[in-house]
Amino acid sequence: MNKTALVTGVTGQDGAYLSKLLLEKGYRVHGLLRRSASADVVGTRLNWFGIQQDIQLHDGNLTDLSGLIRIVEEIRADEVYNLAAQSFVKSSWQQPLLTGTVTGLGAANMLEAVRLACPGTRFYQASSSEMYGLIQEPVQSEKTPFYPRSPYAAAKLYAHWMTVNYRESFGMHASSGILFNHESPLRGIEFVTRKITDGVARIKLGMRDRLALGNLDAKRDWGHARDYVKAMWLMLQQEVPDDYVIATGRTVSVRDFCELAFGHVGLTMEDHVTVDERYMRPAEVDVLLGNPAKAKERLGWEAETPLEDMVAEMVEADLLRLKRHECL
Ligand code: NDP
Ligand code: GDR
Repeated sequence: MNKTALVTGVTGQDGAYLSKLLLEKGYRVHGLLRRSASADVVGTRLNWFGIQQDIQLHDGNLTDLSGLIRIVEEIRADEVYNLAAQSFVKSSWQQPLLTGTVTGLGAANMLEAVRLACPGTRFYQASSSEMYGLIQEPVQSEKTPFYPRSPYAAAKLYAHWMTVNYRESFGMHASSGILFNHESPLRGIEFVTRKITDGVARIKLGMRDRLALGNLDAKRDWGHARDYVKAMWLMLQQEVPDDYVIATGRTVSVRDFCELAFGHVGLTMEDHVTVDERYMRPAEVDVLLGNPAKAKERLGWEAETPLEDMVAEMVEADLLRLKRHECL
């Protein structure tokens, strides 16, 4: 019998990559769809892979517990992947309560729906390296203390501990992936990597001359979404649920990322990048660097895509999109 999975956040970057992976593995994939008046953009990321018609979509919202219970009861999935969130850190200072409601309480709603309606279902929570915030150890592992530095990170920390608590209190098969930043051509345009690769493509095509960014010195451990969704799936295949850091073990600055992206098309970032205060944050996470040793040892997981290859893939995808007048 084929397995069944329910993916919240199915229209996001990770939702698209994870759905593709699960379909390739023979799963029946269901997705939670937040209803929007702009229905024509719903399938953009899923259509990138040509898989929208293969996913059964259910209208629902992470803030609506009764709707979630109904959907979980109806599908009775083997695995639930909770990827939905207000995921943009910068916006979380402008919308702290919404972020808490969706990213924090929303995860609790999902856990509660599974506990009440189908407690045997395996549960994955999308935790985040942002929870480390003000860094307590130079390399972060599952044992590093957390110090969230944004409403987003505080909400994710609540969701993370609720997942641990549901595992320990109710014996649920609930695991948290503490994923470091991961990117792809399907990354939202507001995040710095995609903003850079889109900007580089526009400058290369003569559509624009400048790219305004915030803190160029921030450092991140950037991997590829395609690799990271494999780790999510592996976590739910383990007999015993647990929490895992998923990272590459290499950190580079926003400036370094820019240099790679501009360099890919034969341009120099100094000629085009300006620093704009508007993109600075009230509190910054200066540097993140993950230690994925536990994931390697227990899951057999390792990041496969070198940063340089990912940057090249993202710039090429943006060049192609702009030439074809596609929007994403
Ligand atoms: P995206 O921002 O691309 O996707 C977020 C998804 O959540 C979208 O499908 C969005 O729907 C959905 N969503 C938002 N609000 C609600 C709501 N109230 N009810 C139901 N669905 C909702 O995120 P990513 O794919 O990049 O990330 C996936 C998850 O992993 C997120 O939880 C993120 O916080 C977390 N994470 C991401 C990392 C990364 O580097 N990408 C690293 C660590 C954690 P819509 O399309 O309608 O907006
Ligand atoms: P982050 O990703 O906050 O790490 O959260 P983002 O790409 O937004 O920022 C990374 C770093 O780049 C700096 N920066 C800029 N950021 C943006 N967005 N725009 C700019 O112009 C800019 N200039 C510099 C930021 O200050 C920051 O230091 C992502 C999200 O996917 C979260 O959901 C996820 O949990 C974490 O990664 C891990």
